[in-house]
Order: sequence, then C-alpha cells, then structure tokens
Amino acid sequence: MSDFLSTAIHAAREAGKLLRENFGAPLEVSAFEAHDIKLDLDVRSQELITKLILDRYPDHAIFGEEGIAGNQESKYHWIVDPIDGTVNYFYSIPHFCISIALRHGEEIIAGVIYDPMRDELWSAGKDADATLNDVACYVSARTKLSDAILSVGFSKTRTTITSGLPLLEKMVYRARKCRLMGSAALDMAYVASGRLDAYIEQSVSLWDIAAGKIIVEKAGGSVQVTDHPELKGKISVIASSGKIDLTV
Ligand code: LIP
Repeated sequence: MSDFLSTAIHAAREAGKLLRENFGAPLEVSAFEAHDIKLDLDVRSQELITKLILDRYPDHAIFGEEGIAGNQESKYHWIVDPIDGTVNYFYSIPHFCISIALRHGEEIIAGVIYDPMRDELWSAGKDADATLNDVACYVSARTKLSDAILSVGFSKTRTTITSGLPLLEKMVYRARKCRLMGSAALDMAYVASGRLDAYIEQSVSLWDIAAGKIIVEKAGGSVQVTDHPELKGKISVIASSGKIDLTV
C-alpha cells in the first residue's frame, strides 16, 4: 500500500477516535443554518487530520471544508471533509464519516472514507483496488432501475431542495427505494460496496465526493461530476454502478 494511502488511513482513524469519543456529548455549535449545522468539532477534526498529514508531508497542501493549510503551491492537495454528515452527528444519528482524498495535479490518486461508528474503512488508490476493511469491494450487479436502491441528496439551500424534489419524485416511482441519508461520502462508499446502486446530488463540495470518486471508480462504477450551473464552487454528482439506466 502506498505511503499516501497509509497516511490517509491513519489520519482518518485518529479523527474517527475523536468523533467517537464526542458522539452524544454536548457539542459546541459554530453556526445554525436553515438546513445545516457547523460544529467546533468539524474544525478540531480537520486540525487533527491536518497535523498528521503535514507532519508526514510538510510540503503538501490541505484543502478542506474547514479551510486550507500547508503549501498551496504544492502539486499534492489533500482534500478533507472532517465530518461528512455533520447534521446527523449533531442529532446523534450514527451515520457520518471522515473523507480524505489526495489529488496530484488534477488527478485524484488516493481516497479514504471512514465510518467510525461501524468501524468500516473504504480505501482506493491509483495503484490500489477499492477495499472495505481490506477486502475488495465492487459495485452492485443489478441492471434494472426497478430493482435499484438510490440515495438522493438535497444539500443545504432552498435552491437545491427545490431542484432536487423533481428528481426525487421521478426516481421514487421507478426505483425500488430512494433514501436521503445525509452523508455524500458514505453514499459513495455504499455505491462502491453495492449497497446502493446510485447516489445523486445536485450541489455538493469537492471534499464531499473526492475520496468517493476514486473508490467508486476502482470498484467498477462510474462517477459523473459537473459544475453546478448557478452555485459557484458547487458541483453536481451522479455516482453509480454504471449498470442501470438513470435517464428516465
Ligand atoms: C453534507 C453532505 C450531504 C449533503 C449535506 C451536507 P457535511 O456534508 O455529505 O450529502 O446533503 O447537505 O453537505 O456538510 O455534513 O460535511
């Protein structure tokens, strides 16, 4: 395993310990928004991940949900979501994760997603297969939308909820089931493990999906990422097994 991957795995597991220790405890809230919550713990988790990565690679850059650090001129950028599923975490819903990806130039070359509550760790690299807890994982083999289970995300604003509802309405009649689970990265990890057939969200950030992209692709799936037409810096994502027709 590359040292990049082992560094990301170590950092994700250490941040996972921090999140487990604080799960269910009173939390410091930095911001309450209509459809989002920011926690002080988001910052503490990213600070821990940043320290562990930059201690190993002092000349690299960190680009995370809670800010940037390190040498931003570096070709190596670590893309970090220190708690993906922060609202779930705040409400003591045990469905959240840490997502860490490494991008070299424009290419994502390593990805790690860690669910500390179930102790499930997905990883993949340019020269490493997609694995769940060190066992190879693959996207689902289902080929019919009527047999599929999909996750649809609505992100954090009225704009994205309004644009997401018609998509959900279309899919909920055609798929076996649709889910809204609140963690983009875990949704992508579940696609890579065949638990979900697809995950669709029209406005997420790079840190939500960077690790999931390489993990899904190395598990045999496909990930389409496009710039959001209206929201600057936001992206739309369709991660799927690549075996079902979603264009209904
Ligand atoms: C979350 C995403 C989720 C989206 C939420 C939020 P966060 O990321 O994983 O898919 O629907 O609005 O953006 O903010 O918990 O890291």
